Order: sequence, then structure tokens, then C-alpha cells
Amino acid sequence: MYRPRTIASNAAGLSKADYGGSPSTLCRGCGHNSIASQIIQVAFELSLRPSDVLKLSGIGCSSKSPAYFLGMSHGFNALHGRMPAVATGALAANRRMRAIGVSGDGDTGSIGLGQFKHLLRRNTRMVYVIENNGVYGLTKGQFSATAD
Ligand SMILES: Cc1ncc(C[n+]2csc(CCOP(=O)(O)OP(=O)(O)O)c2C)c(N)n1
Ligand SMILES: [Mg+2]
Repeated sequence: MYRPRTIASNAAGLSKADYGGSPSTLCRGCGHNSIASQIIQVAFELSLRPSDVLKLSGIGCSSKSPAYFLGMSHGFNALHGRMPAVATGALAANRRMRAIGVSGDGDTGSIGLGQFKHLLRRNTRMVYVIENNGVYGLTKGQFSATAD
């Protein structure tokens, strides 16, 4: 039988609530919210120190997500599609920081494709999450590069 983990604090001495962020302003039921919840769970289980984590994003509903997790970490909200350049610079300047980027299919695959391919080419040392809903959600649903 599945039993959820019930430990109150992790090896960093923090509770799961310590990895939360601001209340989400996204639409009810939006899949972006469940991804933020999983990031909170994983950061808690890995006992990450929030002060070691850098959150990066571009523009879009997905790119708002870092506001909704790891409220005690560092964050930078870049221009639309330009987060890879900011991440590359930040990680070159600070080799100790752990970085997580959250982007959308439009942010990564449309306006940001020119930056994203160089992030991959350089194998930048970060976790890069693409929240692919097939549309430009924030601007009300135009097709993105990943739309059917
Ligand atoms: C330079 C620039 N061009 C266009 C826009 C308008 N714009 C804002 S969000 C967005 C698309 C976001 O889509 P996606 O990355 O898929 O995120 P989602 O909202 O679907 O999570 C666009 C085109 C902008 N903010 N800046
Ligand atoms: Mg999208």
C-alpha cells in the first residue's frame, strides 16, 4: 500500500512548507501548478538548501511558476525567450549555485529557440523544465511551435 512520506523535517532541518512559494495566480486546474508542487516535493526530499538554488525563467504563465515554489531561493525573471543567456552567465559567475529554469513551449520553442539551442550545445549545468501546453497561454491561447 502506498504511504506518503510523513517526515516533518529533512536533512537540512527544513519542513516541506519551507520550500513553498507565493499562492499561485494561475487558472484553477492549470498543469503548471502541479509541476510547481512536484518541484517543492523534490527539493524537500533532496534537502536542498534554498540559498544554494537559483530560479530562472522568461515570460509566460509557465515563467511565472518560480514565484510559486522555493520562496527562500534566488530568482531572476528574464526577457521573453532570453533566460538561457542569463542562466549561462549566472552559472559561469557562480559555480556553486544549483540552477533550475522554468520555461514554456512558446518561451523555449518559438521566440527563445535561438537561445535554447546554444544552452543545449554548451550543456549548461542546470535543470531546464519546459511546461509544454502547446499554446501561448499568457496571451490567451495562440498556437506555439509545439502546437499540433
Ligand atoms: C518580446 C516579447 N514578445 C512577445 C511577448 C508577448 N508574450 C507574452 S507571454 C507569450 C507567450 C508565452 O507562451 P509560453 O512560453 O508557451 O507560456 P505559457 O503562458 O503557455 O505557459 C508572448 C508571446 C512578450 N511579452 N515579449
Ligand atoms: Mg505554452
